[in-house]
Amino acid sequence: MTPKITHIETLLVDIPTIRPHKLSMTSMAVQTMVIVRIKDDQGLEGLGEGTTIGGLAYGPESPESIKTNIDHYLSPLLIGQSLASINALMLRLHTSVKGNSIAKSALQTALLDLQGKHLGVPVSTLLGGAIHSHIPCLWVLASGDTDKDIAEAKALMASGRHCDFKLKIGSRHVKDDVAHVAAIKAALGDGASVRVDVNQAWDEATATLGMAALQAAGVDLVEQPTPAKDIDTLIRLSHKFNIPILADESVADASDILALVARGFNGGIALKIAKAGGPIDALYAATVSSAAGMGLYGGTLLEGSIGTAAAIHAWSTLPKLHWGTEMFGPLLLKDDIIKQPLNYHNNGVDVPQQPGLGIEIDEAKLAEYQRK
Ligand code: MUC
Ligand code: MG
Repeated sequence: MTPKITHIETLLVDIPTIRPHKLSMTSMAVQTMVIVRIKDDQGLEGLGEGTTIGGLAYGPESPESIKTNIDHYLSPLLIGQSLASINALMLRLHTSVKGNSIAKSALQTALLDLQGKHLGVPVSTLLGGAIHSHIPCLWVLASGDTDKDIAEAKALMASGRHCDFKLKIGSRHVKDDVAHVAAIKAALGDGASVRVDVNQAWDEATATLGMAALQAAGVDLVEQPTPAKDIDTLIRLSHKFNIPILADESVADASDILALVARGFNGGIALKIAKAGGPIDALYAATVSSAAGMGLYGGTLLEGSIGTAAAIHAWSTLPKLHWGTEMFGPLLLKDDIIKQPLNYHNNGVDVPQQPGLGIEIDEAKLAEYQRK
């Protein structure tokens, strides 16, 4: 008998970060995750997560809207349905609910976890099969202080946990930001890849100045220097410099990527399960990007362990991640709500091998951090 979905619960979980995490649009001291628990009539449970950055500072879905929209609009479409086809269930959601890609990603993740547990296979197997058992993972330096960032990066390099770094810039004057990045690159040397994420903060003139200086400083990649919707500027900048551009906020799903490359973009693509609407959709986006010759990067919206594990399963099925991944979200948090943390080592993270996501909830920790 095919299992039927009987119950869907959503919980807001707030966990403090290990230090302030400063981006161009906000500074985070706590991360809020929407945890989804889907139960079926055979007694199994699937876990999912929908997470964003800084409430509504990053994008149009907030943790509270993700929870409300799952509870009121999306869950009722799934309750009572058979688990036989996740594609059919997602079509049901898309037919009645526009947008809400983070909420849909959380549900799709929970459905994949549940299906994997029933079939006794990891989510990566449901997605076509893992090619890699360990995927690269960088660390993001965003304390807002140059010396602290250098000390943090050197400690991580010495431990072997990370040797690639992304720096969050864009909130200060471009000259100050460039001086900050150049000092970090000089301190870390050739053994470290240093990239920056401007999170849309620059206009074209500022980006032209900033990218020339970052290129001279030895930075490897510039992520989303200009506003998401200003596609023409992003394309012009991608032709102007040898330093590659990574498109992030400008591209959510496969159709955005198709539109960007059709207009001549020449750079890399940051894939995120939350932007695409789930791991399955993020892999469609990867296929379109690869067909157009774009380099791939496994991105995050700073999910905790559940969302991060879902993305790791997806990225493990890709033959090549040209720019690696940034699946470090759980390490930014002071504590976790799962029993066995993901295993980070050697500039990367292991792909869980157990059925489903390979994650088990720590109920006491969940109760401690659940919003009351
Ligand atoms: C983003 O824009 O890439 C990823 C890492 C991080 O620190 O913030 C995110 C969002
Ligand atoms: Mg980004």
